[in-house]
Amino acid sequence: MITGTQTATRTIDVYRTRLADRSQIEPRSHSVVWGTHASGPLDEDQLRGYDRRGYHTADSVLSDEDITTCLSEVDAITGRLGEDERIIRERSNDDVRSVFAVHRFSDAIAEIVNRDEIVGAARQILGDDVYIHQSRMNLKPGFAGGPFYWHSDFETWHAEDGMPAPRALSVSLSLTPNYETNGALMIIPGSHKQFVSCVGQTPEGYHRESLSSYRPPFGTPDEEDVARLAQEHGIDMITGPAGSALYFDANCMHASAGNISPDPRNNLFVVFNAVSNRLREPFAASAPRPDHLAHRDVG
Ligand code: 6CS
Ligand code: FE
Repeated sequence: MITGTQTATRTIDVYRTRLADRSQIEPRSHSVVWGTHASGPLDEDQLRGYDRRGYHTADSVLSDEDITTCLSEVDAITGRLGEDERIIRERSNDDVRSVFAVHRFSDAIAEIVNRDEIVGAARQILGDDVYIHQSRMNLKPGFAGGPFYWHSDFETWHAEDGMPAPRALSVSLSLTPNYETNGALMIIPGSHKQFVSCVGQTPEGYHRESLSSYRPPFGTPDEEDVARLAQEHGIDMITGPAGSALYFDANCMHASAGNISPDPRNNLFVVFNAVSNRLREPFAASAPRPDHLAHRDVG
């Protein structure tokens, strides 16, 4: 695996970010699909589509019973934890916005996200054994769910968590329908093939601010860069019924709008990283983020 150029004294980071006073868009240095159709559930066409667009969708991955289980488990977790750094609340009304490390709190959720169907696709795309880098529930209640501004997850994981390469992916499992009206995820297809750096040095303890912010001051791309990508590739709205899954590359430029519709949008996210891509020291932050945001045990 190539993560940089080794010289006698240092490793050159091929995904430089949060340094300069100007951003830049550079081609991705690593593959997107590492496995073949013979090594997992996705066929050749599906892998080609994932490579081109940066994502893959599938219906009926979760049953109605799984969905009920996940939702009630998250209710129980938030009730039990009360005030906890793993629970991120809306700034405006204290509603729960995200709950991190949910698979560690709930055996039922751990069982679901570790199923062969889900892990098998991750392993196939990443061409390696995988482990869970992060899990979270994002809740967007009707009338009151906040947006998530444009970003590449990999930019954050590289800068703040020390993830060397974008050899990781997220699986978003829909626990409610995702409509165009209730804040479904938007992806710029093809954006995963370019790395958009972000401007400004990461402050200490920054994660406490960034996760409750609708448009975080660091790790956020410039508007011109998002506009350029959207002009080139368009924007896909990823809608789907409850129980559907979206697999998307760590470096996809994505976002979601707030939810003022009456219908909640609740999604369970699980991030798989290739074991060969395990975390190092952060590439652009003074200290790594806490373990509940970026697990360091490869398992
Ligand atoms: O900081 C993080 O790791 C998280 N934040 C966002 C907006 N997306 C990915 C991830 O859960
Ligand atoms: Fe994200």
